[in-house]
Amino acid sequence: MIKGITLIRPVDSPAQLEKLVSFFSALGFEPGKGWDDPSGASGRPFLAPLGNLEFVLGQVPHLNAPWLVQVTALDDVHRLAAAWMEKQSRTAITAIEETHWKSRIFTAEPVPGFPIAFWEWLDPLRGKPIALEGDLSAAGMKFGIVVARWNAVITDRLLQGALDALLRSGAKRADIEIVRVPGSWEIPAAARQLAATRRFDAIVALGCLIRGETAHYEAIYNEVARGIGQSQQDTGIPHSFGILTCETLEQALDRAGLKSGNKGFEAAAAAIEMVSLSRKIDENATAVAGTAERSR
Ligand code: DLZ
Repeated sequence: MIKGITLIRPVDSPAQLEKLVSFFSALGFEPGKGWDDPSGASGRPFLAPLGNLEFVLGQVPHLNAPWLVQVTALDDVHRLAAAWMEKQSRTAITAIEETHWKSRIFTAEPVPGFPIAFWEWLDPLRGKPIALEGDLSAAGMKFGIVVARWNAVITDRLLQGALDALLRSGAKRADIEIVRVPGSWEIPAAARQLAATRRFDAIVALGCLIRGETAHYEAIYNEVARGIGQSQQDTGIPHSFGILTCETLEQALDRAGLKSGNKGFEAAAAAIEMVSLSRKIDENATAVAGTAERSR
């Protein structure tokens, strides 16, 4: 399945790379997980919620720049870009102008040879994403993981999966705190205590209940699910649910990385997405309030 699009643009020097990273960061782009390989090559990705490749026959939307970045507050982006350019003593930024396709646009060239066009629809409701969605960059996020020791042969794999998801998505190891509890029953209390410290953006709960081996399976499961949900509601901090509920050990192994994915990985990815989504909901609310204020 198609998942995303990456446009790669080689740069000539570390100074150029640093300038471009600085410019994109100043505009609020979300950094992805960068990489540096032993050959000396490095990559610094920036993420956008939506992307597409477009082939155009006839009049192209904009000739001045190969990259078009769609934004929702063009005047603010122009102000930020102009301020960055001025600091760098660069003048290669155009005024905002109307296009032939019912939008407004400007071009900035933060580094010579790297012109980038920023645009928005004249009608702010046109082209709006249908839904707000979180993305999967965990850079700068802090996580608490609560993992049950009961069925450790499974929960250790869930923990590996969760760490894999967080680190691969850009979280730093120092920003992940792992707490071990005796069994799944103890997860909600520890999750709640971690969340209450407000040191974490999200909590990931990992455990494994096996029906065939667990007396009062339903009672334990219900209470664990209820407790984690309640901690999430009461603290307002996303808690993801990485508790396997299986009939047999074999089934649990399959869902801990053997055949059917890794529930720990999935829970960590859900936690990242919810932190990102929660930030976007807040940003959107601020933007909507700003638009309402301006149109008054
Ligand atoms: C007691 C128990 C049982 C029978 N089964 C499980 C299980 O399958 N998975 C799990 O995470 N924990 C189990 N436990 C332990 C309880 O969760 C709890 O740690 C103990 O009852 C002590 O409070």
